[in-house]
Amino acid sequence: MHTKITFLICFILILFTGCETLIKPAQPEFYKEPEPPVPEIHFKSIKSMPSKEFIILDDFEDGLYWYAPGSSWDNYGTHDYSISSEISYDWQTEGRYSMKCVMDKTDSTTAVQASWVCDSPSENNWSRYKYLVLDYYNPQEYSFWLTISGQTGAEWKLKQTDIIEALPGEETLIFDLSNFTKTELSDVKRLIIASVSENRGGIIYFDNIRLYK
Ligand SMILES: [Ca+2]
Repeated sequence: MHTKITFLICFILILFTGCETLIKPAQPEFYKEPEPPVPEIHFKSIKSMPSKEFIILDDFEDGLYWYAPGSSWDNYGTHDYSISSEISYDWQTEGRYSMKCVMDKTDSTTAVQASWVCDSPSENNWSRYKYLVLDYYNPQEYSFWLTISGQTGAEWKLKQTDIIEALPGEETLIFDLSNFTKTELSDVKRLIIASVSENRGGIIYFDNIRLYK
């Protein structure tokens, strides 16, 4: 009798254990797909500005005065890898808007760049200023390399700043204008932001472009 009771208890235990195994869902209800890895992004503190005196060239609050030349410049030489420029409220450092710029990927075989161009800078006489400063946001996981160009004077002479790395994340960049002569700075007709060297393409936002003494 005792043996029968023990056997019965064991049988019931096995039955319940087996049932639990059978009715247990493959994944509990609270199971969720793991979040995708978050790219490491550098959010650097704003650098100290060269001086307290500046003017704003464009904060993108009053419309878009820039364009992406893309294939329209093919007649003048190398194809430009810019795709578009548009006003965006995805990101900003001042006001509500910034400029969203899209570029195609470029290779390292030729001297290529992606340009965004403004033919009507709000100030043409830069002779009292030494630096062009801008805020950017690069949402990719890789860097771009940026330079500022100006076409100056009656001959639209092209001058260019040194190249600065735009790391992933957001940052303020300071471009030294000492590559330009005083005369050239006195009549800047066209302003160009360019991504140069090999890059993997993507999006970059700009805001609060200003000139500092
Ligand atoms: Ca703005």
